[in-house]
Amino acid sequence: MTQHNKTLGEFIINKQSEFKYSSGELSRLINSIRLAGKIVNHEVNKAGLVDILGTAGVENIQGEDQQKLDVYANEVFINTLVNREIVCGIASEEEDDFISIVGGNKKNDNKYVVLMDPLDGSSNIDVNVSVGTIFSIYRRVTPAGTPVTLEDFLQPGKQQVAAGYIVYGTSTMIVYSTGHGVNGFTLNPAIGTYYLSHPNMKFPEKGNIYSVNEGNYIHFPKGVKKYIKYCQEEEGDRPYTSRYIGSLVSDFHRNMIKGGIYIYPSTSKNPNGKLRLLYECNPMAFLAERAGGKASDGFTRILDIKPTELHQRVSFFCGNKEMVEKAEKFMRKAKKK
Ligand code: P6P
Repeated sequence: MTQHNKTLGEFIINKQSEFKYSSGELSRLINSIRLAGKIVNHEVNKAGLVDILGTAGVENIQGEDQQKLDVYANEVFINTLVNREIVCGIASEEEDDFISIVGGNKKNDNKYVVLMDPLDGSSNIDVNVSVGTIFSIYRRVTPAGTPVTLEDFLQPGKQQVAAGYIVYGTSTMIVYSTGHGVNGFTLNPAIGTYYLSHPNMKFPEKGNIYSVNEGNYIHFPKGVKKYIKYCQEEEGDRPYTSRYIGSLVSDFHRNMIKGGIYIYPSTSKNPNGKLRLLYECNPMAFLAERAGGKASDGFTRILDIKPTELHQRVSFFCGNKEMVEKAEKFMRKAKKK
């Protein structure tokens, strides 16, 4: 009998025993994300063929033009999660406020909330560059059966029970962790099944890729400028290679496989950085740490930051532990001056 790679469904069932809360609720939640990812993938892959490109004519809270696929992906994930009644609340980059799925005549004792960036990197859609979905899962902290509150969403990243991303690239992959290692599954679009293709993903010991938008160089903090110059010096395994796709999920995914650091620091344009703590940095930091890497704002561990707002931004340094620690050293040195 030919041995095939484990499917995502088989993997979830086998790993069920690892979930602290083995009610199966988290499994059903991951399964619903799996389904929504397939639906979005179908549209992303044919974006060039149908009139779904271009902006939907509305702006999101970020003040960015909402690409039609942004709006579509947001609706697909929300509808899939709501229809399966497996969460009590949802927060999204595309929604000004969180969505409570409790109350009214339907009893909802579900214990998980999901925060997501339904289609990150959407500015790349029109130029056929890969984009991604990022998700973060917490247990609610307010009483079951009551409407969720902002408190359920403003939890530090170290409280996450699971996090992951879907990258719609040359192939579509879902990469996630429930706290026990990071595993990657590749979609076979012909049959709509994800197969375990990247078991137990880890950052390589060494990395030599740095990912930063050097177009913002003059606006960077001094420590970042010093670190970039360090990467470019001829010494040992340097100069490093610069790779920047402009899609966090893709840059992170490549750096986790090949070894590298992603930096989006504060700039004069974005004094708190550009990336969102709750549904971009926390989930990626959760994965990075479980893959042997590190994530900080240049000084503080991302997962320790106590959020104060749903859409708050942070500076983000994430990747190989050794590379992040080197960058943090330049940041601390520059701060002392
Ligand atoms: P810039 C995409 O909009 C995003 O949030 C990340 O996916 C990406 O890494 C970053 O912003 C790109 O930002 O300013 O370099 O275009």
